[in-house]
Amino acid sequence: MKRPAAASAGAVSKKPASGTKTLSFPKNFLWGSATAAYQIEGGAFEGGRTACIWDTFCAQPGKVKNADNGTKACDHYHKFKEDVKLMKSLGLPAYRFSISWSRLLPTGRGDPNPEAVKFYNDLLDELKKAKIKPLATIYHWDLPQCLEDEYDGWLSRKVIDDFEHYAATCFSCFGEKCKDWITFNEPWCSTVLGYANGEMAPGKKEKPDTEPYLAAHHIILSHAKAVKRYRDEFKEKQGGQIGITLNMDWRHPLTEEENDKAAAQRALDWQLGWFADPIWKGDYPETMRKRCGDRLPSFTAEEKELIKGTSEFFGLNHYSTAYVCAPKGQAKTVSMWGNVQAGGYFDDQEVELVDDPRWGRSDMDWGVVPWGLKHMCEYIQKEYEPEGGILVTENGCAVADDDVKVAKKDTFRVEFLQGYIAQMHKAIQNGADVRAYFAWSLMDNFEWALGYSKRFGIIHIDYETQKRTPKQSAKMFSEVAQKNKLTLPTAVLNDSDFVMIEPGAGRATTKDAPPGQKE
Ligand code: PNW
Repeated sequence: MKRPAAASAGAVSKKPASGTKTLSFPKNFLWGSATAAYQIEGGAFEGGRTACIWDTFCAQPGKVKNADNGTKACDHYHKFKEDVKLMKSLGLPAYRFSISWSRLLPTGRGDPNPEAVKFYNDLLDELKKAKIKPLATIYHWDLPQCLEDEYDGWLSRKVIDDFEHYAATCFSCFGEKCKDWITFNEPWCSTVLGYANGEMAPGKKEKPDTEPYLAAHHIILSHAKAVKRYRDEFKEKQGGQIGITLNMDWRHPLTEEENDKAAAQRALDWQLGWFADPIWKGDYPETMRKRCGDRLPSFTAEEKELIKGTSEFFGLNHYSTAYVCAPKGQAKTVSMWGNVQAGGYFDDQEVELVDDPRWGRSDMDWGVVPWGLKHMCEYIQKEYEPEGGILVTENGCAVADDDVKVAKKDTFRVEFLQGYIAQMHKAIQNGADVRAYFAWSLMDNFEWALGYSKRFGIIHIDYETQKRTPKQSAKMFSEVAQKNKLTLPTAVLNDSDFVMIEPGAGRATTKDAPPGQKE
């Protein structure tokens, strides 16, 4: 089935509008771009770095598109100075990057590798010279392979002490220069894609009924121990803050019927609440505890105390939205990469996802639904009231802009960012305490199992020559960051509000597209 070509990132508005609108952001709102070590650094076996689970995963036939891997990536390991210069020339005030565990601690534990200490300190020094505020993610999916070999990584409780030691090493080596710490990036991806559908390292899918829950349990405990360590030994002296980043696409009930509303809530519980509830409220969501029984590990009273209150801000990565209904019979969900997934974790949730056929679609085939970000921020505000506010630590889209000429006019991404930023602005006006927005990503990079086939950057990378070229979206975003204001076409603003499926309008499906727009 062919999808209608999207003329713009947002969906079609009823009344074409002319002119522009300007939206101002709160004083001190933080703008920046984000990356992750495995996706950009390269230098995979240089400077003392040892293998991580992604090196191993990439080497297995059929796991990654075109058998790509992160061995060279954007060669940021050698080109970081040029990359910081580019950020500076774009006037981007902040930069979120991640530290490679197997670079800093090549045996997974013990003393830090001096070459890695130098590399990240050099990067932090460059950022300081450029007056760019650094935010460091401690774990963005690249567990040292030796720990996977030794005790099955996140499946073992042993990982908790090793992660705590790794995090403490980061604080002591870099905490004078970096004041903002994110313990984990998207633990949902590490656990569900790593242990339930096997699309990500370590690529396990044999026990989707228990292993994702076990891995998540150890990640939450690792996070809490690392935060305690930061607070006990570093926070006061270094004057920084620490928290976690979770990924959640908005889940909207397809109808006002109770069973659809409950299904939408389950979808939020099984992804966001799974991690956010223990951290903000002290335990897993009740829906999960009831349905999973013993398959969901439980926290002792002491552990609950340790975990609660361990995120000083709410890091949110957000990309898309879906309607949710209660499935009739066993629901088959489709993974982000289009694979049908069922069993264990996927059955436990009992949700069916429905997209509106009139949504624009990115090159990942993810629906472009700017208003979802507004709902998402408002939900987090209401549910968790994060003390240090919400930081949107990733948002962006893939565009098929391999050709640098196309990249220089990436209108689709420009409109995507405008629409999402406009809806984030609405959330702020409605009382959501959103304090930062990071575009994913600073540059095109290794998009995990999809290799180099998907481009998320606001800077284009020519992988043959490693030439960097800012896209039109980089220029647009740079202007937003510098003025702390978004000026966008009224038509794009109107489109960002587009809502098709009216609550209560019945069980709409993808076949309900209006005439002329059917697939
Ligand atoms: C995030 N999903 O991954 C990661 O933090 C980035 O490293 C990645 O490049 C970026 O988003 C784009 O994919 C996600 O299934 C992986 O909804 C999966 C999902 C969302 C984000």
